[in-house]
Amino acid sequence: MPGYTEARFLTSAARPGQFLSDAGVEIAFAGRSNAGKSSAINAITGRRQLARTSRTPGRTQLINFFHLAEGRRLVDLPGYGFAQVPDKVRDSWQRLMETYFEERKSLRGLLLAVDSRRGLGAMDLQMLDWTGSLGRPAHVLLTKSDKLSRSEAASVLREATAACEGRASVQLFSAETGDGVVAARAQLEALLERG
Ligand SMILES: Nc1nc2c(ncn2[C@@H]2O[C@H](COP(=O)(O)OP(=O)(O)OP(=O)(O)O)[C@@H](O)[C@H]2O)c(=O)[nH]1
Ligand SMILES: [Mg+2]
Repeated sequence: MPGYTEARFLTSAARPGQFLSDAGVEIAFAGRSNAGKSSAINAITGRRQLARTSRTPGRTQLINFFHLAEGRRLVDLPGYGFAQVPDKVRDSWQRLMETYFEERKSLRGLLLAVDSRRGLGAMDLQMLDWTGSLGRPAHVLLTKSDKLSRSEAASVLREATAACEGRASVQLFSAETGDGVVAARAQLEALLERG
């Protein structure tokens, strides 16, 4: 499966002053910590080691920018919903994310990673409502689908599609088996092409 052969890491930002210049177009990957954002980036680009993955939730506290192709980027956002973070870290996360979503002109849309075994939670729905209200469309990846049986996967997809009605499109996805990778690339391309 060919991917994005030019894909490469560009830079990390711990605060808005470190964001890359706001030119071109980019798509951000968001979701709970440990939902599989970084693994999804690697599977979609076809570059196994591009984004750092980790068993320890809440590892990515920075906004990571990746070059995808000329004028196009992917952005790996820090995960939310990780309980064991000090208030100070959570506040700085919130400020960083608010500034990013509210000010980033090159942001075309969102890929939201949701662990298929958990389904959509309140924070995921909040995220979809928030970015939707800022005019950014979203597509949900129900990740780690390899951990579900066929019938479980079908029912998770049905429930998530209903929960996302009017907010986002939804699909099953596995970075492990490649399930849904081609469909996710098509969604990514469609979001990048948008205005
Ligand atoms: N079985 C299976 N495991 C997966 C899949 N995708 C991710 N994982 C595992 O889930 C864990 C978290 O994956 P990451 O991609 O690091 O998740 P993340 O959302 O980037 O996590 P943070 O950056 O910490 O918020 C790792 O142990 C991955 O190996 C998948 O499709 N199938
Ligand atoms: Mg990550």
